[in-house]
Amino acid sequence: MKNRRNFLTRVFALGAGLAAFTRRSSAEAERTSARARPGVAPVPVVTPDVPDLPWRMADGAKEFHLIAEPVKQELVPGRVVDLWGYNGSAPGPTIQVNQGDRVRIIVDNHLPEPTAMHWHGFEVANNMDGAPGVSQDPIPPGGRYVYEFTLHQAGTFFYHSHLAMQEMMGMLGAFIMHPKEAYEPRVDKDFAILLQEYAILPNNSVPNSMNMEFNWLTFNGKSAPATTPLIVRLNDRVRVRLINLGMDHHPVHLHGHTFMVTGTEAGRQPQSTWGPKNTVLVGVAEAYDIEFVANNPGDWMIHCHLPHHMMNQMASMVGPMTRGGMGMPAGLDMERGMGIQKQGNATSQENGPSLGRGLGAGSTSEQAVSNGPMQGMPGMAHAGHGAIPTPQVSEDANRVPGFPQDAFMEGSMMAMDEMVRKPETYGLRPGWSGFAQGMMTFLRVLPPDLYDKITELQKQKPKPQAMPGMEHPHHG
Ligand SMILES: [Cu+2]
Repeated sequence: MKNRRNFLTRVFALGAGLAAFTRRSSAEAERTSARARPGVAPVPVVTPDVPDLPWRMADGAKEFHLIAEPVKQELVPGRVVDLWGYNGSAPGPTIQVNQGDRVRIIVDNHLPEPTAMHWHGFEVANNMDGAPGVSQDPIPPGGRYVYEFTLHQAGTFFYHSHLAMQEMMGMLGAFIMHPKEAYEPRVDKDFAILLQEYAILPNNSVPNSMNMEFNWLTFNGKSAPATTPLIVRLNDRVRVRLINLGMDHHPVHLHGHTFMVTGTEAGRQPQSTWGPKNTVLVGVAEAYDIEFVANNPGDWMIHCHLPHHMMNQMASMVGPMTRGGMGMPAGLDMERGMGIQKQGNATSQENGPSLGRGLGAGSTSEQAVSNGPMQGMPGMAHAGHGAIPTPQVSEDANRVPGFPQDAFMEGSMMAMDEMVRKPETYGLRPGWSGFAQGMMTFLRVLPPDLYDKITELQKQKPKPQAMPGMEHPHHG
């Protein structure tokens, strides 16, 4: 709960009550702010797996410091990729301010090429809009641009590089503008989830930002099962802010509950427009706030409902690759992997499986290969489990047209519960992680004892390292 603590520390930092405040639990502070004190600040937003950006007061403004830079990021255990982001994170750290704040954001460019920061939907002066070549000169490598504005809006906003391919490398972040007083009905928990997608070819660590077939789909920079579940108390009122900036639209679905869409990327919607839903299509460059009472106990999936967005690292020809004696080479050198073809197009027979998910001719050659006995695939046996587990399939499986579908891609033999264990996964059903991939996390609606147990485990969690570039010691 570092995010929440940082936020509250900032809120109280300039007051005399800091020492007293830090002795109270953040959960207690949150309950107090949400329920007992009318007309006070809303609860802070928690962005699972993404830090909050600290600030300091300087010359009458809340001053933030964002550093655009290359980032090494682990999407799931063992899959470290080269993204571009801010302050060591993609998506970048979440910025939280209050309506009416004077805000200054220093943007340093540590990338090898120019960039510019756009404040999506902000009603600010034109020279603060961050449109490169139009409202400002691009920020050169090693350069800096200082953005400053007074914010009169409230809602779920975001920031992003306005260089299109840089967006597809990860360069965006949430920008929450809290209203002066919490909206009614007030929420007990408030979460943000940023939706992103990458096309990362076999044997590559760098996303192909030109590819339109995505094989890594993330919530807050993690693919399930590495996403951190949302932990709530039974009967909490919950807000989740869904932010999408990529190439695809994502129908995000919540199990077991009915929610209302209460806001968009432009702010709060009037209550008269709310209607019941359990899936919201979050289009590109949109944000939706959903709210509901978590009145149904249990562990509930929340996920993008596009089937391919519930998978990790899809590649064509997986079937043949799993068959003994019929292995397929996959992955090319970087030049061809990035789309510079020496022969054929990306989905032609020559390149078929090497360039990721295949279509057309690539699929045809996959169909031509008959299924043989399953030999097991390297990497499917997970640490500590010993022998390669066998999926449950019927004896005549290979005679059934269409087999296999999920038999070797989902299931308890894919589980990595231990590798992704954290306080928020405590008490999940054993083997759960074999069924969680892509844009997926859980809403865990917990009875008081289990909620308190997880809160206790969170307090024991070692404090994450300070973000690079955060030089202010009192925010460290
Ligand atoms: Cu999706």
